Amino acid sequence: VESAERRFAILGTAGHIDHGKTALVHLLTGTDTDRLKEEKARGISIDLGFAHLDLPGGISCGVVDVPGHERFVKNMLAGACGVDAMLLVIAADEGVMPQTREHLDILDLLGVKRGVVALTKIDMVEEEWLELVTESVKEYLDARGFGDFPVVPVSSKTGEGRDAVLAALAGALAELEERPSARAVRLPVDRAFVVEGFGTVVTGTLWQGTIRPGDRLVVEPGGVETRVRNVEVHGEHMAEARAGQRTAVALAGIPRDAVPRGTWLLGPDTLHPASMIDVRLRVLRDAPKELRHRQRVRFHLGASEILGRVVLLEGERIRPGGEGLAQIRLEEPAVADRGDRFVLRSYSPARAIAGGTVILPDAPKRRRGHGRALEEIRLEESGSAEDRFLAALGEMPHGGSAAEVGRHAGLAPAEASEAEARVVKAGTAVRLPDGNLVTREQLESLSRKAGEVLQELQHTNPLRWGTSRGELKSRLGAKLPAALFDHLTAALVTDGRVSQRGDVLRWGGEDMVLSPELQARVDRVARELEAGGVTPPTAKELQTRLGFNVLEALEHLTFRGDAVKVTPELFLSLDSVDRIVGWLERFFQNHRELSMADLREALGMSRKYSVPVLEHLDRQGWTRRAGDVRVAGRRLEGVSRS
Ligand SMILES: Nc1nc2c(ncn2[C@@H]2O[C@H](COP(=O)(O)OP(=O)(O)OP(=O)(O)O)[C@@H](O)[C@H]2O)c(=O)[nH]1
Ligand SMILES: [Mg+2]
Repeated sequence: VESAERRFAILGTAGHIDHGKTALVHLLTGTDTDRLKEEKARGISIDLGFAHLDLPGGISCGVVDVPGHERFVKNMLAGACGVDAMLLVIAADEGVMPQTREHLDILDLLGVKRGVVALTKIDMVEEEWLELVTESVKEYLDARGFGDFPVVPVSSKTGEGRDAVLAALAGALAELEERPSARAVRLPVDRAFVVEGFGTVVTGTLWQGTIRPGDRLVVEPGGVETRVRNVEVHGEHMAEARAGQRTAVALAGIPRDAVPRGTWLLGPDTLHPASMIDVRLRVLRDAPKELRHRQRVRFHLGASEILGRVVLLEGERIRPGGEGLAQIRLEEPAVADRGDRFVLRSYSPARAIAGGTVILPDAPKRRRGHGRALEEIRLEESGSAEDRFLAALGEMPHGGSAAEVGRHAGLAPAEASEAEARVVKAGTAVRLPDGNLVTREQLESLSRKAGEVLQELQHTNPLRWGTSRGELKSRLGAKLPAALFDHLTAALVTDGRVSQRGDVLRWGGEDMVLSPELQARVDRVARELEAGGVTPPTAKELQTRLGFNVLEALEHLTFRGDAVKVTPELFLSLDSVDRIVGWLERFFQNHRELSMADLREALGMSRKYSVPVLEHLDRQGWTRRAGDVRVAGRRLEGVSRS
């Protein structure tokens, strides 16, 4: 049984350059997180550093130490996304500085609500100064909405205040909610390296899910499949890593280049990369400028940074402190999920200016000033899983599988199948035999369109009984899936709007009433066919003889079942076909084989008739070709003498 209270957490440092983040992490954990040669040489942090901290009360912490330098905010962001709490470090001798503000802004945008402020380097300042600086720091925190963070004085040089910092951190991390270990794996990769004997190893905070050796995972973007060879948490081999733990995963059969920082390790078939993301944006109160429509930005999510533009959907600009709905159009796809927090930095100079929440991770292209798009996004933002499921399904012109719909709606697979069951039960969507879904509304609009097509064709071809299924399907769109088309036509026939004969569909009832003029033409053609017996005039001959469009009349007779189309040029009356079949029946009672000559002699047919007629009889199953001759076909089997 999972206890509600989590026993592990991720802590991220924050603060201006040189304020003592790395020194404090060293004091607390014994680990020097500046591991790069260049970091040692320059005395500053450049990239993320990692350490492990056991807090009083038993919480096991992964610590992410970030660089303070203005130029490395990009790296700070890669570590900050996904922390449970911040350790904001402010040097007592300097107080609040630009990256103190920027880092706090970023963590605020990312929704980090827990934290401790360490006032470092107290060994370097006088008591009076310390009081002053403590006051001004508290004022600043209050103004920024973080007034409840404890401010703890500490010296990493003397060690004074160490226990107070640990106690404050334990307090800040108490009663942390469980992260969803039961959901599909999601891990933003912040580091990838090769370990002799293990191959490629990636690290990151496991946002959700559980990773065990042997699991199959996918790297996105890229879609590369891989298998987990080995799992480590805080340097120890584990049978599993759980959501919320800093995790190192050894991956089988994958080069390091395939999993750079910014990629994601995902459960198979869960999230997919997409370039258009609907979001709610919030612009920082002390952003230097307003956010403009189509402004170029850096989009930070997880450990990734992607360039893109902001399409504002509710106005030309968002002023500092304001918010609004927008679409982010990225130059390369991102792997986002509904509800994810992200940060935007201006393109140049690169500075955190805004952030927000993902509403729809894989959105259609939105246009400005489109009321409907806004409505849809608002529904996505607030609607129930069912509403969102239906809205996403409605966006897919030919429907789709529950998994696809769920993905577009930003629902987890379990949520999607639950929503599917509900909408099918409610009748607002229909499940087709191939498993795909369509909304009732889509089905109705397709029915209307099918009706229009059928009526229009009947109107322009008054002698045709109806329209072939193939023609209707191609008129409705070549891409219409067969299962959807079959369901649609079956429903139309069942509710009586359409009649069906063989492969032909007719709008309305079976009976067709012809105008007297057309009826007269049809009768003339029928008489000519009957009079011609088994060697009637061809269509061309009839046309010359009668002087009107005889093909329409011939088709009409065929649809009615009074004539049979042998070739597009040759039609026989039904009586004539019956006569031929009757003759065949009698013939095969006494013969095994039928030659062309037999037919010619018995029925007086020239080659012009016997060849196409025999081919027609083959197709219909009355005869079957056997070398140069015919034998009884499947429909006459049992008639023939053995
Ligand atoms: N006297 C004194 N010096 C300190 C204290 N904390 C840090 N320092 C010194 O301040 C300098 C910078 O400390 P770091 O811990 O590297 O600062 P940082 O915040 O990690 O810097 P970046 O990672 O580059 O942003 C180092 O020379 C430390 O030895 C402290 O509490 N007292
Ligand atoms: Mg540092």
